[in-house]
Amino acid sequence: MSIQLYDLATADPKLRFSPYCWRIKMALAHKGLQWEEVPVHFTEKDRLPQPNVGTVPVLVDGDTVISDSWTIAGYLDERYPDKPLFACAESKATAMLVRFWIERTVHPFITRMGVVDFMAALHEKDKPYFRESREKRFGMPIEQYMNNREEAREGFVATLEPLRATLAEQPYVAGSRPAFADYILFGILQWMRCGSPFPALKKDDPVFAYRERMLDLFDGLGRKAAHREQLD
Ligand SMILES: N[C@@H](CCC(=O)N[C@@H](CS)C(=O)NCC(=O)O)C(=O)O
Repeated sequence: MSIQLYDLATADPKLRFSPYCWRIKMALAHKGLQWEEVPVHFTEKDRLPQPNVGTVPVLVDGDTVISDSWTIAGYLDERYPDKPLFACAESKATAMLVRFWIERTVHPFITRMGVVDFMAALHEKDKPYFRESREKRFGMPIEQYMNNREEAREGFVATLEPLRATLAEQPYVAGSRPAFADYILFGILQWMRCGSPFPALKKDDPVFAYRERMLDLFDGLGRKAAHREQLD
């Protein structure tokens, strides 16, 4: 039975930049599973399967419908125990820290570097919803939130310092091989790379080399994706 992944659609049918969906595409590839993508626009939430929580990714595996990328990762390890995304309960617990570091600390820098570009890439019908929901969240116009992307990049580069120190010791966050903690991190790197032409990483940054390694995984799954980043 085939697996379906509900993914975030943009105006360009090939361009997909949702960081949470990228986590799951990498996780499915890690497991060696095949999947079919169902792109859904922000304003088409009624197309999501029940129980509909209003966000993507949603994974449909036969009769099972699972939302939320963290829950999906846990499901995949239970249902398909080969090639685990979390080697043990302790590594899952540690990946939780990576998740919240990314979501709470790193994610806002990405938004401050790229949110106007992310909106520009959306279908016209999604733009008013995106603007309104994000401006409510930021408490200001998105243009103002992104008004100093150079400064946001400095903050982004600085906040990655513990990652650089880790990568000096081991090739992946999870150790010698990539696992879900890496797919969480890759999700935000790919979000920026696919969603904005602004170069977030300099080529001499070890995080750039890490991203290159991640882009090459699974026969270049990430690298083959349509993207917008232009390197300076
Ligand atoms: N905690 C959720 C977050 C998912 C999420 O926020 N997805 C975004 C797309 S990147 C979404 O569907 N947003 C819907 C909206 O903002 O209306 C997860 O890990 O899957």
